[in-house]
Amino acid sequence: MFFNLPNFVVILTDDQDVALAGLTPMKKTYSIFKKHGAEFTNMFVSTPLCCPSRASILTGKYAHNHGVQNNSISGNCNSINWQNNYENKAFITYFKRKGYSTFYAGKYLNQYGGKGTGGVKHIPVGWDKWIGLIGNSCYYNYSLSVDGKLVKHGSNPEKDYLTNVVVDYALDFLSDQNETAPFFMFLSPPAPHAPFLPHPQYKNRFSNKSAPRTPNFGIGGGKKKHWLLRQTPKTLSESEIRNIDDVFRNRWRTLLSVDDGVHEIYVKLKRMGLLENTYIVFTSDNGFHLGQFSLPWDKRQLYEFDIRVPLLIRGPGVRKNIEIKHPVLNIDLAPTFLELGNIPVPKDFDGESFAPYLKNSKERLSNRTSFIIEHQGESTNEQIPGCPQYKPGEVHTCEIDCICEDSWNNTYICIRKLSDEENFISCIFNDNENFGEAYNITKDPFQMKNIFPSFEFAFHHVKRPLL
Ligand SMILES: [Ca+2]
Repeated sequence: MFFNLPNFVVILTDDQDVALAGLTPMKKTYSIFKKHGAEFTNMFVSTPLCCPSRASILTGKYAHNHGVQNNSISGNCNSINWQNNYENKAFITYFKRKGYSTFYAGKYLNQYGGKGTGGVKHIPVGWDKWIGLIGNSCYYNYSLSVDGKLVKHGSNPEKDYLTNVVVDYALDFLSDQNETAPFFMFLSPPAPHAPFLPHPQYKNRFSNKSAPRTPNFGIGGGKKKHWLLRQTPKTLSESEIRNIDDVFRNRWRTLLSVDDGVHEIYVKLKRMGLLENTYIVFTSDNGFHLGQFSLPWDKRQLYEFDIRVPLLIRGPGVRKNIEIKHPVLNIDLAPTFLELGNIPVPKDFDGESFAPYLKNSKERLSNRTSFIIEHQGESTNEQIPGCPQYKPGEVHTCEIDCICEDSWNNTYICIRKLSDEENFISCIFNDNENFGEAYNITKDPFQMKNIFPSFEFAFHHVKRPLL
């Protein structure tokens, strides 16, 4: 009865950019997809932060519709409200009902496994085999919920390196598969997220590489950027740049273990004779910056480096060795998976399936030429030690030299237009300044010149898609 249903293997990395050459070190992965699959060159996340973006991937909804605002429980990250109203309708539940055998391993939502949200016993609806990382991405000294039971890991690279542990569980799951049911596997390795710890076998690679010196590298936001970017220094110090280069190299090194894992899974699928009936999807939950506008490293910004991510797909019927320019979003993944699995897409999904583009170059999707980018900024009520210029309640994530990566007023909604005619972003901030930013990305790809016309103009254009 399952003869015609395809299998799925989805690999979701954490914080992997494309704008700063994030895919470059993954030679094996790239070749697996490049010759036999599709690369989407305009893949965006609708919100550039882990938990909200992952919630969008799971539900096919924009953040303003699933309610996950940030990485905290109070911001609905793995909250009981999320579990009861959204997680229980995530795309995987439809696959489960169709008879799929399902598997999840790795980072889930940042607050997964904590007290007050069901702890390690909570297994999200729809997953048969569950290996959920407790908390946020890391590489050693973590705990997993393995089918609801706590399993602790230490710091032995041979046994505990999380990326390899995720892949080993996946290979074991694959060994158990037979043709009685199709399967859906979701792998979520921690790389290249902080704390950027490579496996020892790769610790000396790329020692001559540096973070890309894009035209906006090491240049403060200046007067025409929003409040948070006006606080960044005019230039970065030598030690800050040294740190940024170290982070860049270590991110690439962590990705080599993902590259090995993707290759191992590919080889196993091939040996099992499953390759021709399996969709393999590779993507990330948000982009990243490294020194752009003098922000040391993080995400959460509206700029291209944070909102663009990789998307590679191969599988039955997918055209080979092609680049697809049509803009696609994290919210499109869930409906696309469903359509590829011959499952009707629920009407309340915000995203739309891009499956037709995978198979037929002539078929047009909807006339989507614009979409939303949104973020709810965070601040801490604590005084940041050593940073008296900031009051409690203003900023968040100030790791280096009092340069902060988020603030309460880094709260924005943008309309990103991308078509043959337009390549533009316009954003309004929920702050006390009626601030806005707008960029013509064709003329100004590094977003140096804010051409925001007026709050009234932008409000009309940005708010309209929400109505
Ligand atoms: Ca992330």
